[in-house]
Order: sequence, then structure tokens, then C-alpha cells
Amino acid sequence: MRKEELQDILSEARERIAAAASHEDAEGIRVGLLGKKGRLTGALRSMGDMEPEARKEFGRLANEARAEIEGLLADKFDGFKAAAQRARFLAERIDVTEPGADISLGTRHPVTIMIDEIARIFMGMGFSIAEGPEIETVFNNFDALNAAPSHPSRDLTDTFYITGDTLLRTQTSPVQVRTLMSQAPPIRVISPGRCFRVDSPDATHSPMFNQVEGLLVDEGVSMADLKGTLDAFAKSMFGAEVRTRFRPHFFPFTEPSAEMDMSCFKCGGAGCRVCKGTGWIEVLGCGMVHPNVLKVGGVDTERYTGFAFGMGVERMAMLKHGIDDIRLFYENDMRFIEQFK
Ligand code: 2NM
Repeated sequence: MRKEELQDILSEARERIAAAASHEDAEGIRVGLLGKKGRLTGALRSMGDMEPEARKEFGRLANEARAEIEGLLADKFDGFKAAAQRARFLAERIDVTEPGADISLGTRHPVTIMIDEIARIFMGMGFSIAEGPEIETVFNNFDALNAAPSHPSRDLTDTFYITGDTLLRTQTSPVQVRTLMSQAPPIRVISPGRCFRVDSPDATHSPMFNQVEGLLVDEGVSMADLKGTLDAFAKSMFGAEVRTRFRPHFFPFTEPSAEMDMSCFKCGGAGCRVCKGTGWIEVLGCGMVHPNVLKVGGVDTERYTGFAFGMGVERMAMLKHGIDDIRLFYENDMRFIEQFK
């Protein structure tokens, strides 16, 4: 090979390397010149046949050409690498000053809000909160509460039984039973929670609903304490102007038993749509705890007496907010649910 050919290879290499637009282009040029079958590699190989003097000079020129080409290619590769990195950084760039996505805050469920409000009122009167399992024993749910073996609430058509001796609690009083069995008087607890009864849903019935029940046991507790406590609750919940009255009733677990009404907070007692013209609204059930119930808890009934009460949480919320259908609480229509903040 002649020197002129070497010159041609070199000047063509300079042009092509300068024009290379990508890493792949440049790599193709490198292989074509410096690879095993490359043109410059071929030129160096052809020196074997030359005269020593010519070979010396050709070898020097060929090595210079190779060093220049390698240098040009290295610069080119560095440039492509830097450009690729710059492109990646640009693609990954985030604007940390951009406002964040709107995170919408949830709201408490109206039943939860009502439980909290009831609990706050009774906690203000020295009650603490007791909770228990939704799956209960037949003993805690019925026997311990003085319900006769033939009591209608025990019926399969009214109670969700799980086994012969376990069920979904039909009220939260089994929590009071647990409290009586595990604590000594004085006792002041309320038990909010879910209850279950076999019921076809309608405007006032739901097979799952919530109750808050209360229990107070101490020395010298009378019906007057019951009336004072529950009257204070009604005034705190519905307004200082409401009056209460107590009508005789029957529950197996209390004796005597009563239902508490309050004067209609809407019409003041004159009679309106809310109180169905009577001037009174039924609020809760209550009574003096039956000695048989206290005895199950090991309470000395010569020394201690107690009162208890129970109310429906959904019913309270319906009264307070003028809601006419209990099913609204469980259909999860957000337009309804979100109104109670
Ligand atoms: C009510 C009405 C009257 C009640 C009784 C007890 C217990 F366990 F102490 F005996 N807890 N809750 C009770 C009394 C519940 O709900 C309408």
C-alpha cells in the first residue's frame, strides 16, 4: 500500500467521523477502520512486504493515523455519551415548585359522629367506654341478661345464630355483662357498637345497626339518679329546653323498666310532623338493673344497685338531622355521607 492511500483513508476517516450522527454510526466507522478486517488494520498488515526503509516511514504514518482516528472517535463517543445523559436528565426533571395533587380528606360517617357525640356527653358525667366482641355467647347475650329460655328475642327468626351457643349480639348489653363479671363496683360504662337482628330493611329497620348502652352500679343508686342522668343527656344532645318523661315498660334485664320520651325539639310539645302530633318523641329504654343480672356479675345486691339504658345510634342521628330512612346510612351514597362534618 502506498502513502497516498493511507492519506486517503485518513482524510476520509476525518470527514466520516465528523459527520457521524450517533454512537452506532461512530462504532460502524471504528469497525470499518480499526476492526480485524478494517482498512487501517489491512494497511498495517500489508507492511510486511515492504522494504525496510519504506516500512519504517509507512509504519510511523500508519501509527500516527491510527492514533488520530482513535482520538477523534473517543471525542465523538464522549460527546454522544454526554448528550444521552443530558437527554435523560431532561426527561427525568421534575418541577419541585409545581403544586401537589389535591388530596381529598374523607369525612367521619354520620353514625361515628353520633357515637362520638353521645360518648362525649357521658364521658363528661364520669362514664368510660367499654367495648366487646360482635360475636357473643348465648349466655352473655341472653341468659346473663335474665331473658327467659322462652323469650321471643331468642327465636331463630330474630337472632343470627352462628352455632348453638354463639351468635351475633342483638344488643351491646353483653359488654355490660362482661364489665360486671370483670370489675367491682363502682361501675360507670357506656358500650357503643354494632348489633344484629334478623330484620328486613325498611325505613326504620336494618339487620345491622348501632347502639349505645350504659351501666352505672354503686351504693345507693336510685331511679332518681337514672332520671337525672338521662334528662341531662337529652338536654345536652337536643337542647336545654327539652323536657323528659318516663313511661313504664318491660325489659327482662331491668326492674322497674321505662322508656324515656322528650318533648319535641321541633314544636316544643305543641304537636308537629316530627312528633306525629303527640308533642313527645321516644328516645331510649332504661331501668334499674335486675338483681339476677347483678348476681351473674358477682355483685352484692344487698349493698349495690344500678341503672342501665340503651339507645339506637341511627335513631338518634335520624332525630337530630331529620333523616326519615335508616337505609341511607348503609347505602354509601357519598352525597349523603359527606354532609355530616
Ligand atoms: C336497654 C334498656 C334498658 C341494659 C341493661 C344492661 C345490663 F347489662 F346492665 F343489664 N345493659 N343495658 C338496658 C336496659 C338496655 O336498651 C333499650
